Parts: sequence; C-alpha cells; structure tokens
Amino acid sequence: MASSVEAWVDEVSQTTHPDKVVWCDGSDAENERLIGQMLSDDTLLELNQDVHPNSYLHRSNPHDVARTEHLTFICSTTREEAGPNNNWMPPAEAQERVWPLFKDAMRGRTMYVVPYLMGPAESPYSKVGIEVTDSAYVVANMRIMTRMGQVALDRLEHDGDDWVPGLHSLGDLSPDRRFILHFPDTRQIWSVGSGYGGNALLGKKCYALRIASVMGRDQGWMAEHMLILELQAPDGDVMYVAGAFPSACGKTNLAMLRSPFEDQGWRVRTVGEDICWINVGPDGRFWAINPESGYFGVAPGTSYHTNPNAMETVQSNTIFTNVAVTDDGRVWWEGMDGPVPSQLTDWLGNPWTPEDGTPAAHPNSRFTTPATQNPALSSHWEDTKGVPISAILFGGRRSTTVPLIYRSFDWAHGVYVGATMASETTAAATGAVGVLRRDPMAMLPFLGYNMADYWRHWLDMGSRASNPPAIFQVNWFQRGEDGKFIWPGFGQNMRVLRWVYEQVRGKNGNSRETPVGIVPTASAIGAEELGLSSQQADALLAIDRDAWLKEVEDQGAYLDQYGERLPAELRAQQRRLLDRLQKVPA
Ligand code: GTP
Ligand code: SPV
Ligand code: MN
Repeated sequence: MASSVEAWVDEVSQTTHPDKVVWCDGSDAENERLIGQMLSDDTLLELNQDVHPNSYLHRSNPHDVARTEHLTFICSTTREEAGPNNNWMPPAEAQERVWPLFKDAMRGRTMYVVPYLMGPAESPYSKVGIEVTDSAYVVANMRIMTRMGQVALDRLEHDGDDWVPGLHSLGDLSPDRRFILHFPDTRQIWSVGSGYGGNALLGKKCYALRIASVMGRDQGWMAEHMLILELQAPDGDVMYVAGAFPSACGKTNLAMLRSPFEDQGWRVRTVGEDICWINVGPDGRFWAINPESGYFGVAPGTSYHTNPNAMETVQSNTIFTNVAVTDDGRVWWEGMDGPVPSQLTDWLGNPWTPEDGTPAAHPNSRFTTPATQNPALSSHWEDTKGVPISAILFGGRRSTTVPLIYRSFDWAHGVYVGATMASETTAAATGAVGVLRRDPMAMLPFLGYNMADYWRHWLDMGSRASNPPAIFQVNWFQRGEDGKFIWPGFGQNMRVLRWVYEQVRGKNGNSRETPVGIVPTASAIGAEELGLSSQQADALLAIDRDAWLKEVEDQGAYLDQYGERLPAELRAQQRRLLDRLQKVPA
C-alpha cells in the first residue's frame, strides 16, 4: 500500500468520521458479505434466484435517478480553463461550500476504501484510482465496472503516487446538497449527495472521462465517450470501429450488435461500450483500450429482438437499478419481449398496471453486468496495447436533417463534424428530454477543460498520427411524418457498418459526394430489402439544402462562444461547408 493512500484515507476519515473503515479487496467473500448486508437493510431486493441467479434489484432515491449536470463542476483555477462548456467553481469556493458537507457525513456509517484499476491489468495505459465511499451499493457496482482490489494495489506498487483520489458520500441525498466536483490541477474528485451511476461510481465519468481528459491533454492521449467494436468481414479481415454517441443514444447497443448477416461472415464483437482511451501507436494508428470491465447499460428498449447479446449478458450476476419487477420476482422494463404484464411493482415499489399510463421502469433504469458474460465479447478486449481504430463514428439523436450516415472528407473536416454535432437530450441526465443541443464528440457533460482546447488537441492528435481513422457521422433516429423512426436500427445497423468497412478499405462504389460529405446509395444500405419506400430512403440519405444552411449557421453561432480560443481550422471548415452548400442550386 502506498503510504500516500493511507495518509489520504486518514485525512478523509478525520473529516467524515465513519464508525468503521473497510479496505476492500474485491474478493467473492467480501462481495457476498456486502450483498447479505444490503439485503438485510433493503438496499438490495432479492430477485427470483432461479431466473436471475446472484442478481438483485436496487431502488434508488426517487430524486436520484440520473446524472445531474447542473450540479457537476470543474474546479480549475480560472473560469477560462473550464470553458463555456462547463459549470465552474473556484477551488476556494469548493472548500468553503462543499467541503463542509463531508464533515461528519459518515458518522454511523461504514467507510469503504475501494482501490480500482481502469484498464486491463498489464496494460501500460491503465490507471489506478481510490474511491472512498459510504455506499455499499457503490462498492458492489465498482466491483463489476472496474478491476477492483488486489490488482489495483499491485499496480500502485509500480505507479507509486500516480493515482486519483475520489471522495464520495451519499450525504442526505438531497439535490440541494449535491455536488460532483473535479479538480483538474490536483486530479481529485469530490462527490456528495448522490448514489447514482455517473455521479457516484467515480471511476466512470468523473475519472475515466473528466479527469482523464485533462491527463490526456497534458500527456498526448485522449479519453473519449466511445464504444469500441470489432467488425469482421466475410474473408476474416478484422477492423476496429469507435463511436461517440451522447448518453442513451446507442453505444451499448451498437457495440453488442448481433449481425443479421452472420451466415455471410459479417460479425460484430464488443471491446467496449461507453469509454475509450486512445494512444497513438508507433505505427501511426490510434490504439484504444476500454478502461472498464462491466456495462452500466440502459434497460428500457433492451430485448431479445433488439439486443439478444445484452439479454444473455444480464442473465446472472447483475445489479438492476430502478427497473420494475413481476410478482414472481422477474425484472421487467418497457420494450422487453412479450406482452406487457397485467400487474407489476414499478420502479418506485408501488403496484402498477398498464392502465396507470406511467412507465413501470424508470426511463434511465440500468443494469450493471460483467463484460465477461457478453457472448459477443472480443477476444482482444483486454489486449494490453489496445486495438487499432480504423473508423470513428459520431452519432446523435436527430429527428431531421442529419442523414443515416456520411463520411467526412478528411481529419480536420471530421473534427469539425464531431465538434458541431448535436443531439436531442435523454433521460440519462435530469432535465428536459428531447431538447436539441450541441454535444461536441458526445463529451459536453464529460470534458474536464475548455472545449476549444480539446478541439485543438483533436486536430493535433490527427497530425501526430500518420494513419488516423476515417471519421463518419451516423443518425439512427430520423423520424418520418408519422413520428416513428424511419430506420429499423439495432441489428440492421450492420448495413451501415458494412458500408463503413468498404469505405475504409477503399471500395468506394455505392456512394455519392454531397456538400456535407460522402453518402451511401439507397441500395448500399439495402433500402429495398428492408421494405423502405423510395421516399423513406430519400429522407434517410438526402441532404436538405435549406435545413443544412440553417444548421451550419447555428453551428457557427455555437463555435462563436469559444471566441479567440477556437482553432482557426474549425472556423475555416464552417466557411467551406457553407460555401459548398451555397453552390447547390436552390
Ligand atoms: P449510455 O449508457 O447512457 O451512455 O447510453 P448508450 O449510448 O450506451 O445507449 P444505449 O445503447 O443504451 O441505447 C439507449 C436507448 O436507445 C435504448 O433505449 C435503446 O433501446 C435505444 N437504441 C439503441 N440503438 C438504437 C437504434 O439503432 N435504433 C433505435 N430506434 N433505438 C436505439
Ligand atoms: C451516461 O450517462 O453517459 C452513462 C450513464 O453512461 S452514467 O454512468 O450515469 O453517466
Ligand atoms: Mn455513457
């Protein structure tokens, strides 16, 4: 044990005053003890153990069901370092306003010290964190989501003082006394007042994205909100694709896609489904690792029809949060296969019938499940040097304007596409759902510094790589006049991946150039086979000049916020896009 860890734990307990301090080793015995304890104090409820072996239900506080972005802050020395993309709190104010919330916060509670490793055990890119928490539920989730215990302590022997402290307390769970703070200069995390997901599992968004993005900027690598998938072509050729989609916009589902063309040899396997750390390799390519070891996935919409691999993964050893439950102890959520049960207990613990008209499972209900249970897990998911990325997909929820897929012309154009992407908000964060907002690289809620500097970093990373990935934008979420999604999505996204593969491998037929980028033909995505009308295929792939003129204007206004810090290259890309669109006859 590094003495720096002991000193910090000591210091924290002198403020939080726990009744007991438990150093977690991540063992089965320890986990069983914690589960037993959580069953007895109702933190966990037992599910039908024949159907869901070693799986449990947790109902969170009803006011604590998603990330709270308005209570999330970057505590850099100056406001400019945090940028217009972040809430900023000066470190002195954090000390004054937030530190007192930790005073005596753990009286009557146990303080767990959780050492964890983000990334594969032997990878040079993996990093250690220590989370101190008074929530046993957080410990049980961290055990699934990270490599916890001895493996992290072993790593600490090598890395010495290079670890990130994360202090977490449930506090009183009131949103009025909830803060999620990140100190980029000292690389520390404080989180109080929430026990939910990205607010409380500090290895995930707080470390692996917000703090790691700052480390990546300083050390020449990238921490991204991306899935990583392995795509296999019929001749056995393998390609790795990364994808940045905002929260609840389809990363887990794409990473776990079961191909409808498996009999022809087109397959997808999962490397990661939420976070990706990228280094430039000696061969000039981007090499990516998945720092996590489990999936914290959105439950609603998951079914044997949409995502059979996920359904098989969550069969056992899974913690379900805020889902509904049947009278015989089976989990249920909206979108699950089969008829809607005539009665359930909803996510709040109340009796529920379909006539109630409310969702039985919370829209942001989740499963926490080990990656190793995924039947489609890539055999390379723990490769110490990572996997080489050939394509990056940027995607969001756009009812209109953005086509199913297009390819950018080059790296700088691709960075522009990522920098200006927008998406309709989802239940993954508290606040209004369905509101269109710019969410650059799907990192708006997850970047630890000024977005303009991040774009500069992206441009630089592309120059450092002699062979950077091709960049695409995707949109599974265009709606027709009936308000329904036009594209079938899920497994059928394989058709889009197939076109991506052909593009990257230089088979450039089946496409046409537009002012926005390179778009597939309707036959390349099998529009006819899917029974789409020519009108629907058109809507999926067309570039509406007037809509795009508005879009580009709005993109420009968004970039303006970053003032002098905005890389000139992005402004130039915006002008060129506008120019190309204006040349199209009205
Ligand atoms: P986070 O874990 O919040 O980062 O979300 P995510 O990006 O991993 O999204 P996820 O794959 O969990 O999907 C979120 C929601 O979108 C779920 O309800 C899915 O069923 C739905 N979804 C995913 N892929 C598709 C798709 O291709 N088409 C449609 N229509 N819905 C999709
Ligand atoms: C997201 O919101 O992007 C998630 C879920 O992956 S949470 O861990 O709660 O941030
Ligand atoms: Mn996510």
